[in-house]
Amino acid sequence: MATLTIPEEKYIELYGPTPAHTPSGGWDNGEPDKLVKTHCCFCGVQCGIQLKVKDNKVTGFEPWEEFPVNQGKLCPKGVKRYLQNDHPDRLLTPLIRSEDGFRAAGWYEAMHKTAAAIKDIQAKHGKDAFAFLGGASMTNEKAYLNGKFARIALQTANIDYNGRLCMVSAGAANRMAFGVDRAANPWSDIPLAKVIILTGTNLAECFPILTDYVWRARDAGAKIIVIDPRITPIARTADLFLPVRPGRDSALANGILHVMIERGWTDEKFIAEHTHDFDKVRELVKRYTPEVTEKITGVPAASIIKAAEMWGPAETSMLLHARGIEHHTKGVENVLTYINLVLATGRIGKPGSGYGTITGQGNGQGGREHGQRCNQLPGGRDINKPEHREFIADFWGIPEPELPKQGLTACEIIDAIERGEIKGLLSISFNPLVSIPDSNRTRAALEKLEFFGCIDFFLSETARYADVVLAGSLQEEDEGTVTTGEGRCVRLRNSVSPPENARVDWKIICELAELLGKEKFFTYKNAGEIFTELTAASKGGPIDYSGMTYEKIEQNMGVFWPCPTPEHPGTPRLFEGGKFHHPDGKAKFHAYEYRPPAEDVDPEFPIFFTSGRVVSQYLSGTQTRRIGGLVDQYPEPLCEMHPLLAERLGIKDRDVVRVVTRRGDITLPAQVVKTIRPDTVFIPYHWAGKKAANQLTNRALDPISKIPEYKVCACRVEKVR
Ligand SMILES: Nc1nc2c(c(=O)[nH]1)N[C@H]1C(S)=C(S)[C@@H](COP(=O)(O)OP(=O)(O)OC[C@H]3O[C@@H](n4cnc5c(=O)[nH]c(N)nc54)[C@H](O)[C@@H]3O)O[C@H]1N2
Ligand SMILES: Nc1nc2c(c(=O)[nH]1)N[C@H]1C(S)=C(S)[C@@H](COP(=O)(O)OP(=O)(O)OC[C@H]3O[C@@H](n4cnc5c(=O)[nH]c(N)nc54)[C@H](O)[C@@H]3O)O[C@H]1N2
Ligand code: SF4
Ligand SMILES: [Mo]
Repeated sequence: MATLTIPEEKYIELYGPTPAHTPSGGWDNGEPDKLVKTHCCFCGVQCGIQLKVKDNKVTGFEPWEEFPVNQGKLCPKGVKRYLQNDHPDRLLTPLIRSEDGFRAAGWYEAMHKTAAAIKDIQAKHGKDAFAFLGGASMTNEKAYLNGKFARIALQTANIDYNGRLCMVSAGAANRMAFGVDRAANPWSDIPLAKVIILTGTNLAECFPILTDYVWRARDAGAKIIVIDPRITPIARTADLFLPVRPGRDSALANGILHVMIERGWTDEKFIAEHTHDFDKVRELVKRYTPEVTEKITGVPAASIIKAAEMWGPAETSMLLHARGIEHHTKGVENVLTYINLVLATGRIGKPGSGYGTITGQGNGQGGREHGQRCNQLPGGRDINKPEHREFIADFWGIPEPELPKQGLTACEIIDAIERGEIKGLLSISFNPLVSIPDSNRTRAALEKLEFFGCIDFFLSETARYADVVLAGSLQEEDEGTVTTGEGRCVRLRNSVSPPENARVDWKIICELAELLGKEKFFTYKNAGEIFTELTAASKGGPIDYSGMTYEKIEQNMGVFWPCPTPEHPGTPRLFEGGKFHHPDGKAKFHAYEYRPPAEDVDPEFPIFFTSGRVVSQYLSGTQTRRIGGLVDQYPEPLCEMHPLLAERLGIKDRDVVRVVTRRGDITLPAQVVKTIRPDTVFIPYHWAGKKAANQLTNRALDPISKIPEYKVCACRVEKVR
């Protein structure tokens, strides 16, 4: 076993005795009866909320009406979010695996055991044999810290994050088309649009507050087009609904563009002055006549023409999408073909005209900017670019060759554990056993690890496989910033300190760095110091926060990046005047031929399987499955299927059915609804174990973004009873 850097007496001097409560930092932990203006801990809308605090506990909430994005409104998850604080399942102290489960441990033992295992595995198998997985529910400060910790303290190439399951197809496509990865418009542009395309997003259930923006547009006369295999709640009020067959969006977008070109609804001046490669697209889409497109997509030719007629000549327009088009082995291609529809009209970079991917997790935007991805360094820099490596190595004060190279992505890390190449893992804010496809393989991989350390505030299903569980912090127990889905960096204020012997996440990471002998790189006294460092690290990079401070963010109710100087007001709308972020200032069209999903239907597995969300549950469910009111709303997964399919299989509503794919099966009640294509079934994925939708899904990855194909594979449905 490797020797440790800090003797116990020194540790107690530094961090206090364990397991007594350790104060969480240098800030005020709160008076009773205060209201703290902060943000919801769930989705990327990051609604403003005031948390009621009494005796270091969050006891309720008040609306925060001045915060412009939601003006006091909250969705069902937002109004219940306070109930996770002081939950009986809250981890109150570190846990160490024992013969019969877990035993409570002090920090000294848990941290030293973790550091020793890291040293031991790396000494035996090399630095890259120890991997780190982060997440995008955490603050910008922690995203930055995770990247720095992995590169300097672990010196591993293998760091990635759960946004790899979420935002990476959109991110890659946005960088390819526009040279930057951020929603192009603030959400306040949505109500100004005359036509809105919503594709692959169940907006009303997943971003409920944004529904209000779309309805304001509709009230002002806008036409709404929804593209989804399911008639989702927002689709019920749409002017046009295109029931696309799962995995066919690139063909559909090509087909709509075909009609637009034929009818002359392209902005040739904009195309010539501000873009490249339209000719390749014009040539390609000639083949995508409405009839050909109907055959591939299942969308009637007349509806394809109608969509082009609505979108083509519009005065102003917004195209918004989420994971429905991105969770594919051609996720990047799907996004790029839809971006073609925007660029062809020149309607971008103007009030009421533009485009955006709707970012999923609370800090899905900031979580993908500050260097916790395997291919990225702070400030959105590219780990493969020599000048970017030089800048960050200099900034951190290490020789450039010591900065690890690009490592594996999240699913590839699990694959490498399965192959026995990665032996140790530390994960924070990630529940891969529930969220990564093919969960039976994920479970086998976790069992193979020589050491697994997990930082969470609940014992997630993945944490149950850990050797050491470190009791981290809830959002309200820390402070910092997150960047919302529109690119607005907002301030999270500390409401309460972690209970009993739990600790603030970033302090756990810094302490581990210290035990690994790298304390001089991690001397932060509070989250604010990490923020100051991350803004400086971003200076001059593709994602520039260097003009931001906590005070400026608070005074302005958030600041949009880029914000490169203290005087700069921030940039709510990108690409004004047709200026894109590629070196020559132009945007790029991309010509992609439709190609089928990794697994398509066949006689043995004749039904499309797709997965996603319901309004009252969140992600892997660790948080929302513990909040009574939300559980009551949707207590267990149901298999949505159309009455025609149900009838063919002899199934009635609430009959128990078995859904089988090449990877696994799940038994659950059927929910017979007319709102889904008759060739497709849908199961929400928020549950674990035998109720996990990811027992079925296919871990096939997009070649560019490495996102898995959650949104389409082939299944068979059988009646059980
Ligand atoms: N209530 C709730 N809200 C959330 C979350 C949550 O877990 N619960 N999670 C947050 C996060 S991290 C994310 S990423 C977002 C996700 O937000 P969304 O992407 O809006 O949600 P999903 O349910 O994953 O999928 C969206 C839609 O894609 C459709 N779809 C499936 N296959 C296809 C296809 O091939 N083409 C098209 N066009 N559509 C298809 C599905 O029918 C579904 O209605 O939500 C965020 N908000
Ligand atoms: N079948 C299917 N699977 C999917 C998807 C799908 O549509 N279909 N969607 C994918 C998408 S878009 C996403 S984003 C992923 C999400 O998948 P995950 O990231 O695995 O899901 P989470 O529930 O966010 O897991 C995060 C864990 O972190 C903890 N946590 C949250 N905040 C903090 C924090 O601040 N500090 C610490 N220490 N812990 C924290 C929570 O308790 C939870 O246990 O799932 C993906 N999986
Ligand atoms: S819309 Fe998103 S951020 Fe707003 S209350 Fe609901 S879950 Fe929270
Ligand atoms: Mo996500």
